[in-house]
Amino acid sequence: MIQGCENPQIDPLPRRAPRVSYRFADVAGTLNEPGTLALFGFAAGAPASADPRYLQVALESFDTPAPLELWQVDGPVSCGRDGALRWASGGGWLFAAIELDEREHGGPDATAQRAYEQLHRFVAARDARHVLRVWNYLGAINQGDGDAERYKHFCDGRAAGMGDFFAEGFPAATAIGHHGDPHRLQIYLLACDQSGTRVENPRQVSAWRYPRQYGRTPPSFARAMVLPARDALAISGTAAVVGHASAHHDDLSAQLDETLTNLEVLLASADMAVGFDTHSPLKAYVRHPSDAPQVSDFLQRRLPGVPILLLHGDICRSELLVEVDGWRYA
Ligand code: 3EB
Repeated sequence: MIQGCENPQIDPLPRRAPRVSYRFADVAGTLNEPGTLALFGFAAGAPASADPRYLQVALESFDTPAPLELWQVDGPVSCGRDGALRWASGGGWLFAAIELDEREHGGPDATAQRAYEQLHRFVAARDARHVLRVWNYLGAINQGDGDAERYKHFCDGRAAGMGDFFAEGFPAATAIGHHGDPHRLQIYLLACDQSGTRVENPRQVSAWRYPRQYGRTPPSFARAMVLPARDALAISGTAAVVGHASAHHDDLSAQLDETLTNLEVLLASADMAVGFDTHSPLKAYVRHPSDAPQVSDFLQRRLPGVPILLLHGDICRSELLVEVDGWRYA
């Protein structure tokens, strides 16, 4: 072998983060734009499309009409279906989504297990196998008392189904209760061919270390994920949890303040500048529709100009009234 002729090992350029935005536009036209990796409509009023990149999220928006959520990447996008799963990939990124009916799989635990097994099998065979962010929407999330609560069963099934899916660390995630068909489990994810950097919140116990009182199987998510080029932070569902405890039971205004403090501390832990901005979209999940105006007023006052989608969703602890997730671009 001739010395010195090997290809030098050059690190690949980091992948630019997908651009996530809310838009009032038509589904077909937006799907036709170059670089559309995924497109989301919200609940019953959302338009339909058979395109695998389009997902009708089972959460109602408090804004009517609701905007679409658009994910755009660099480069051409291909897409398809694989059993119950649909996917799109382009520019090093992968979107994958699965929707299962619990009646066909036997309860929230078995259904979550199936869903995670199928996502794992599919993603593990792709170049983009680093899962950075996952969204989980299930029906009647707080139904059942104590260990019998459906969210706890979901956590069991998720852990059973993931196997070594997240061996390199848990992704950032959201788990919210929807008010659509109670048997419908929706899970979608964003993966990349490069890994991200996990971020925890120093004010909060890491979710996978929650004590037994919150369930047999602790939730498996990171508080946030810095994307490979360090150009964006994917923020997990963030609520008024301090340490491991829910703060300010049933006090909306205090929970909103605490949630914002958690978000600010999370940005600091990710070495990001303080505050949100007009191109960093957030979602607020609100348990009681009658609270939506107060949540909206608070967020407009404290985060002026930030795009916020207000959705009707139940937080996985019944004493929590509001949760926020989203994106912060650097
Ligand atoms: C919390 O801080 C709120 O089970 O994937 C937030 C984000 C929460 C994700 C999940 C749960 C999950 O514990 C709950």
